[in-house]
Amino acid sequence: MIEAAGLDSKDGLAYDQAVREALGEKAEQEVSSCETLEALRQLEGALLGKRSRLAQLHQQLGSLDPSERKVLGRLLNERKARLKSLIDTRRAELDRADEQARLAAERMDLTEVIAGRRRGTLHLVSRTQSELEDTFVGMGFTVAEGPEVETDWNNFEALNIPPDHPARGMWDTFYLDVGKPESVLMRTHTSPVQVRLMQSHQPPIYSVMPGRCYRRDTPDARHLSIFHQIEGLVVDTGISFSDLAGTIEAFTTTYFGPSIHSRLRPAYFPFTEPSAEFEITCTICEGQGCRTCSQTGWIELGGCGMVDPEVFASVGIDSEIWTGFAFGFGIDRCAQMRQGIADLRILMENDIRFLEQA
Ligand code: 2NM
Repeated sequence: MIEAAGLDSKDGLAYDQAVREALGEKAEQEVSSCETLEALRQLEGALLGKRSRLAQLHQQLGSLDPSERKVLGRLLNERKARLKSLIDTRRAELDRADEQARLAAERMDLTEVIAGRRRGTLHLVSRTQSELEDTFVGMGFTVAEGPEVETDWNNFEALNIPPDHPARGMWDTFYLDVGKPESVLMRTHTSPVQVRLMQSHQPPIYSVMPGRCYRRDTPDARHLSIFHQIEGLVVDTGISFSDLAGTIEAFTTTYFGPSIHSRLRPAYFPFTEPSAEFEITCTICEGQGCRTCSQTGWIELGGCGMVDPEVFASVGIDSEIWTGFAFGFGIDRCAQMRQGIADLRILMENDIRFLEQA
């Protein structure tokens, strides 16, 4: 091209050669052999940047004879454009390779069954629920389940909590837009299963009711708006408060281990009288006192009490013949205590790093 333009000056030829050396085939090879985006970025700077070979050559154009300047300027621009497009192509290739490496690294195997082997594990909450059920079944209880969508009557009224009862505030409730206003709801506890059971079965009753419950609360480290509860119900002749205390203690040592014990403190529930909260030895410090138990050595787990005669009346059980106790506590809270989980919300976030630890 230079010849065609009739150039013969020494300066022009030397410049032409310098351009081909600096930005010619060798440079093109350097570009295509770049193996990383960072190497390519550095090479681009060295070839075309502010203090690059190109910039130098650009400056030198000014000292060339005007007749050569035009042709050599065009050569320089051509080389620049060609290198630029090669660099862009190479960058796209390296980008794609990077992306593919990233995808390969993040790949999750979602196949459930490979060559007959079951993959995946039960969620910690499901496992905890099974272990709690096993513990109670071992103590002679049966397991009962019921619907999560309930009537106001099963969830509240039958449990001695009429609509205007001051204790309604203990449960912030999700109501469904079905039928009469506030007549259908997401159960706030599993007690409606006990109501159903008492209506459909004559005592004696020795049952536990595990399942998902809903409360319109703001979640925090110790509360979830969707949580899991297990409640127990015993109805028989001659059942006393010491049967309740003994059952709670037997459960505590069986489930948490022989060094963990229980104690009861007075409380109020509309459906039991007397009522109590039950606490267990802090599983973190084994009763020595720590931050988790506020130095008391005890952690509150749930509530319990003797079934109020009003509850028996609403489900048609004769409280002159039958007495009973009930208790309830959080399954999620149990898992939290046994596994030393700082924040309950991790249970519901489905973070694969948490799920894989099961
Ligand atoms: C709790 C605490 C105390 C309870 C009582 C009844 C029923 F149906 F028998 F009246 N069901 N559940 C009860 C009592 C539940 O959970 C914290």
